[in-house]
Amino acid sequence: MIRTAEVLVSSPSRNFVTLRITTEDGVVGLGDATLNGRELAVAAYLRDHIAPLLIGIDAQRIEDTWQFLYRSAYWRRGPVTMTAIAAVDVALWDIKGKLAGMPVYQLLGGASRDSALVYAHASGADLEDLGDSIRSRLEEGYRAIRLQVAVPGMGGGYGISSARESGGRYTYEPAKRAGLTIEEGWDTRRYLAYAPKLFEWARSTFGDELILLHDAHHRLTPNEAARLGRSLEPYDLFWLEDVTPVDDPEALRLVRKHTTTPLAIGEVLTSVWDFRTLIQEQLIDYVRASVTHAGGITHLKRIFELAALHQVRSGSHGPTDISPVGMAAALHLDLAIHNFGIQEHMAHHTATAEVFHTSYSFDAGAMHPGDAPGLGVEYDDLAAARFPYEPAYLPAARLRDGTIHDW
Ligand code: CS2
Ligand code: MG
Repeated sequence: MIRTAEVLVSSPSRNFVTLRITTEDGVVGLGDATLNGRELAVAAYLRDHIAPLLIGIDAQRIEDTWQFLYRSAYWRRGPVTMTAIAAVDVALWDIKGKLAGMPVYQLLGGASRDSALVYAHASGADLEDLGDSIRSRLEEGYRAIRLQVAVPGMGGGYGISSARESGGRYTYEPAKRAGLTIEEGWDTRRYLAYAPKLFEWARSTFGDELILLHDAHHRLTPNEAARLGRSLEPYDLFWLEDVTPVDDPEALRLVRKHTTTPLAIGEVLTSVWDFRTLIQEQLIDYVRASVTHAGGITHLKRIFELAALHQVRSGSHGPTDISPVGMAAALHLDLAIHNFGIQEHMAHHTATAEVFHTSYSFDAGAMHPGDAPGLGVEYDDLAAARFPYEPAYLPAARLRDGTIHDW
């Protein structure tokens, strides 16, 4: 039986919301409830509306609790609701693993592979800077890298962190600690002209073996996306991500007709119903959703199983705004499912590791969730107290004439 459900908000280099469920017998489960830039909305949803419903219920009933929270809310889907439900679901899987004395991946059917291939981020203010960033990732052992670079004449672009600007670190963190949204510029024409040059340079500098990915971050129309996909075909991308805004899944029909560059979509989608058209019509190659935002292990597994029927593979979202609890949950699922594709890995800041003690490991470009019972993550309250919440927002993009654009 569940005795307490606590909502923990901390900010060890960035904001995280964590749900901690404790049973009458003192077994503790953790769930990630972090929704970047809207953290406190999920914290309130959990604290004010979900936590009181959990007290006294059987912590072993994961599927029933998921269905109860989803159906009894009446108001369905959406990132706030699905992140809150995910946190409960993941905490209950953690508890079940601890009760069974097994890592969560064993409860999900056991390992389907030795470890999960991950990709890192490399970015730069120009190609020289990007080259240094790629070399540092290769030295760390990564075999798959997402490339983003500032577009000349545009004053930046999506996903750029320059070592020169950030004091030697190539870590890209989109949420800016500020009370207001920061605005960036965007110019689609310049971007479309530059992207093939970037990948031509990358292939000629780093060879054919390296696995390359790229994120267009929702900024293109279907026709622009089709042109980009076609122009990148010679460079053998593992995937091209989020080419169009996700509000309109049918837009991918046009993109698909014109390019064979593999497409990955869905880090802002939250349910199997959001993915249905994309998967059933085979409009995408990779499902980009996360355990944290798409209803937890229970629901993301459902999405991946639908995807498996249509030869679509997984590519779980794993930026720094997925906490180490969410990352651990993703890795357990990655190891267990059959249609695994790749896992994103943006290494967390050292301050984050002071609060979240993890059991997962990285070796030669792949990760393993570890064999500790449950998820294998512990939350350090004393360390967390040193890092109180600070408002932080994702940026917005504006075109040269001042029009607000998709970010
Ligand atoms: C990105 C993310 O990881 C990715 O592919 O699209 O950095 C995304 O911008 C953030 O997770 C938003 O919270
Ligand atoms: Mg992305």
